[in-house]
Amino acid sequence: MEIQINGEINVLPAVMENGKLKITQEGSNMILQTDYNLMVLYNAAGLVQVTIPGGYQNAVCGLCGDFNDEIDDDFRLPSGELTSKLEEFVEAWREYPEESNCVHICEENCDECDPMRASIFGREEACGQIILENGPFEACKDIVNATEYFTDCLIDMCDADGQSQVLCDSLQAYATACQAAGVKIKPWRTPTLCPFSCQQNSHYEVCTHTCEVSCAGITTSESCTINCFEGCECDEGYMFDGDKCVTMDQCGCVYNGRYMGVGTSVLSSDCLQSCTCANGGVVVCSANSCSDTQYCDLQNGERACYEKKGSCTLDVRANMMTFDKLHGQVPFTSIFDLASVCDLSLDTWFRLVAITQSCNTEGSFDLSSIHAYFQGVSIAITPGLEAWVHGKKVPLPAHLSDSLSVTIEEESIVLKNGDTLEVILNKSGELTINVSPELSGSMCGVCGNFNRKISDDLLRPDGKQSHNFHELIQSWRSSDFYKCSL
Ligand SMILES: [Ca+2]
Ligand SMILES: [Ca+2]
Repeated sequence: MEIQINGEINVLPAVMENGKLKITQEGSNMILQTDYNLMVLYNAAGLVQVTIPGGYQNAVCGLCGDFNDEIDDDFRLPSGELTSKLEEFVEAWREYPEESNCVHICEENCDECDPMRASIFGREEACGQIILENGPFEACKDIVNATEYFTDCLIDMCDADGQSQVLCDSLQAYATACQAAGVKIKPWRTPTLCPFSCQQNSHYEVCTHTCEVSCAGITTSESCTINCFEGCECDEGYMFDGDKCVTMDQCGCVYNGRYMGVGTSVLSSDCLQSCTCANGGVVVCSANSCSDTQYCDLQNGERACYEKKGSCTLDVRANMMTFDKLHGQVPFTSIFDLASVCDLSLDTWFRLVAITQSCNTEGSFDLSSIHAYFQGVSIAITPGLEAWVHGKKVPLPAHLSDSLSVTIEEESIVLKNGDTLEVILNKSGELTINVSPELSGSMCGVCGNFNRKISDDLLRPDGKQSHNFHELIQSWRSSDFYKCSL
């Protein structure tokens, strides 16, 4: 479980604005509460529960509806119009579609399940648990609508062809909803039905109060809800430090309402001060600064001194890292656009094409060559420390213009274009591409757009998100070199 506050990753619990806003971990859930009784519960099983006070009657919009006590007008679009189609309703409220990693699992007839399959998934070893007489959730059925959760469970199981994880998520969703409503449920997990694994020094309990017995809870226990939730409870003598169960003397510090484990540090927003949690809850602060080639920034949840230039790398084991630090594996045989300036008209435009080819029968990875194109010049370089310009092999070093050069430095061939681009390819086939900070956000290719965000690094040329790195590389294959996918 991870939370970000103003974009920065934090450990739970977090208390902000003099206690007006609190986020705690309770069992396997994260709970956000405000002093005006807004509560959001979220857990790894994908359950989100939003509770709002009565003052919001008729004053809200979104997927949860308008809260006007009328069920018939809840599929309202952002435009104010009503729809009867669930897909249209959900799609219309989608936020950040370009950053979303979601895929459509179900395209049509999503809420149908043929009766044969429904009867199988409805058995008491599966979704039937929810409505089972004298079952673990018996006490809850009149408080949280069991039939609704049972039906949802059947539909989800049908869509997922009976995957056990989907069953467990459905049962956990009901269990959590019951517990959030203050109902005491009986243990429902068994070694064969949705076993729950816990970290070292902790064990599963159906009713835990993890929030109070956490290291940070010592000082913030009044932030916890009164309910208990299922989840992992630290063994006797241990406390939860937001990440693992530790003995009490290993508990960290609470600094500016934020919990820090022993040995961890936080940087001030200008990176000029670094505060570290030492033993005994003592926070030690000292001056800090970024070097000339670095700048202070918050990236992917972490505040740090970051290099101004962008670096994309490919190592001898086919591991690639994009400018924004997404890691992935390159296929052993392929030709793809590694990095290019998206705007073809710029003077600084370039395009780098990578050719990988397996040279032996074991199928090991080999980077054959990099083809580099600039306005008016094309260059090929290989790990054999050889270079071709406009298709002609040239002796090295080669100075092609005021800014463009190919040189040998130690065991590497280095292609440089002013301050914009530096391509370093060494004898063993390791590749580093450095680009200037000015190109941030204007890059195309597998190395990503260099906008300092990892979340959109799987973007294909058509602007859609790939499902994985392999698909990303396929989408950027260099179609001027070959037609079919290799
Ligand atoms: Ca309504
Ligand atoms: Ca990016």
